[in-house]
Amino acid sequence: MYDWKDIIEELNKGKTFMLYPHVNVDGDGAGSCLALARMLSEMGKECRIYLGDELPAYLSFLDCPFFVMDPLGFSAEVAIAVDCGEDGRLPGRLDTFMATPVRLCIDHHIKTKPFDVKHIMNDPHASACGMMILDLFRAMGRTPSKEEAEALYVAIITDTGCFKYSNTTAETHAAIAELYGCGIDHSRLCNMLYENKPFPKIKLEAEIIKRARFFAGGKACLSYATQEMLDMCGAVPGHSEGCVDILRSIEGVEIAIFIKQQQDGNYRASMRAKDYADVAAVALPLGGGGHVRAAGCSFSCGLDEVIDILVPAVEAELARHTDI
Ligand SMILES: [Mn+2]
Repeated sequence: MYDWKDIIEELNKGKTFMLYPHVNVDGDGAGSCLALARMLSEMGKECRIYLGDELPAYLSFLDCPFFVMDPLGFSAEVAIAVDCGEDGRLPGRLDTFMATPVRLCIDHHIKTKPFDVKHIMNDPHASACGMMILDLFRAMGRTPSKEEAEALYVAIITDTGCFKYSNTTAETHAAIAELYGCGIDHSRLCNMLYENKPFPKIKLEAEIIKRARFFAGGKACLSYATQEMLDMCGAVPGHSEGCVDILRSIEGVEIAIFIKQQQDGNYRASMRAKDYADVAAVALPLGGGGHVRAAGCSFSCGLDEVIDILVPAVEAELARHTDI
């Protein structure tokens, strides 16, 4: 149980709230925000979730009026960065965030940069930000409704890779058991999340797999998706979500790297480690961030250059573990 005193005081005091998940919103960001938004609205508060980009297709079943891409004149007294602990992950929304009188942060990423907020709750050991939000419900003496519990389930199952990642703990499973007690339909949620792929996504995955290249003796695998590949498959940017996990699932691969061209033409790399490597150690010196087994960084150069930067950095990280 965290010490939520300061944050709870602000939740009770405020009347209007804007929640900010990180850019490229994922299941944890969207689910954590949604559960918190529903709780705040039950408390009689006005709340919006300000997205930096559209909900990806695999999360569109969560869509509801809380999610906005434009605040349309809604100005909040309290801004809460959720599953987001730094300025750089709020592009396009940072001015609105900083202009809010009371700023709070609830996050589980490794903290490396200062973040100008009044109160921060950060636990890099939490397997998902959804775990922290569930703890907030407990601290406030509230049992999540079925809808809130389902949002938290989505948050936790996606950030733990269906409980496969090393961030999964007994506490994670205990939390899920608690959510079952709130009446969630886990089988429906898993079908929505994992058995519901648009065919252009599968085609894009095939193109990405075709382009996979290996280095560090097969311990590292790298691939990419360009705008041209998306067009070829009839895919949208969200369709490459999860591709880095496919690369990591390959036999012998310890670090998977997936480089994705952004709408502005620049590239963003997602990295995943399987067992022992530290991809945050690769991402942080390159101006990125994340967790030990899942991290990312952005580049403003061409694809070949991105690869030239990442390959030696990943090789160096793997070379630290030659005893394994
Ligand atoms: Mn998260």
